[in-house]
Amino acid sequence: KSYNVAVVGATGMVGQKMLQVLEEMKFPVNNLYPMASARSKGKTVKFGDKEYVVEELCDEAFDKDIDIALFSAGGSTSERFAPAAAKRGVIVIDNSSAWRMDPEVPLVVPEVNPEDLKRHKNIIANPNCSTIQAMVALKPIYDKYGIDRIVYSTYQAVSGSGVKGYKDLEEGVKGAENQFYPHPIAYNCLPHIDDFLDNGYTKEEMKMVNETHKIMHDDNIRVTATTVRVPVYYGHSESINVETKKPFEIEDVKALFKDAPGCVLRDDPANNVYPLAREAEGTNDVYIGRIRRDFSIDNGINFWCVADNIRKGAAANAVQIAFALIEEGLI
Ligand code: A2P
Ligand code: 11C
Repeated sequence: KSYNVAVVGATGMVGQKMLQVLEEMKFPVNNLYPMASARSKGKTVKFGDKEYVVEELCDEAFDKDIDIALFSAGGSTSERFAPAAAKRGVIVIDNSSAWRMDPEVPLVVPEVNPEDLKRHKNIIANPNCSTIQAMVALKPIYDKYGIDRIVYSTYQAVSGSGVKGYKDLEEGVKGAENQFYPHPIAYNCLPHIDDFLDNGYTKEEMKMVNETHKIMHDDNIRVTATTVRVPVYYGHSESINVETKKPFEIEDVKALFKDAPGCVLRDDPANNVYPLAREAEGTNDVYIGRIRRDFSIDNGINFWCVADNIRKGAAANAVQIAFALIEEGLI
């Protein structure tokens, strides 16, 4: 069986990657409907060996026989148009933050909580990029040892901000002034991703806290985060400190990652082997290494975790959700 698929935001950075990943993973696409804003009317996008004309997003666009719509056109677009699509029987997989914390909407990383898909009401949310990779890495630890507390420190690529962030780095290294970030990103680190909230954290930091609770179904995990933008084009890196409930042998933790779905172990420091953004770029895996005991507490683990933020952090996870719907017989 094959499916009619809409990609909303098909001209954007993530939308383009969604098209590429659908093709790479051989998703069974029957008809493809790329959609974007009025600005893109008449433009074409490539899928397989064909060019497709982009249509303007509107409610009526979903009157067609569409099975799945992958949305990546920003939060306000999803808020406005996802319900219109869902009402018409389209299953929306939304990459924005608009629906993630809605109790009616499953927030899914297929390696971690595919069972949540069963209660979908035609809108499914794709988590934030920095959360997705952390969940893939932490799930096997959670299942075997339990988790009391997590400290996230992130080193996030400029592509997470879309084309504007990418350009700020590209032009910045040539000496241009920052146009998008509040400070130069070239040769710099900015401890500031998304807006600041009244509690002193950024929205990105609170997304990591709240989404971890929702995906793990466990509000008792104590979670804190510091998120930092670094001058890297693709690939978010994260230092993750985790305190488990049960004791562990560090060699067993390493072995756990070796077999965990979606994880690639890169942990041979004697030979300078550890996860790198430049290795993760262009792949759909989560790389894990620098695994070591945190000697400052009883049951602590430190590790380094890297993934391509546009792929596993966005487009690939969304397409994997679509595959999971087929596997679970939910579409
Ligand atoms: P467009 O190219 O027509 O502006 P990025 O995050 O890389 O900037 O991409 C955002 C994507 O979301 C683009 O495909 C963009 O289309 C699309 N988009 C933005 N606003 C809207 C909107 N109001 N309606 C439909 N698509 C939108
Ligand atoms: C970043 N995590 O790297 C952001 C981008 O909620 O989907 C994704 C924002 C989101 O800047």
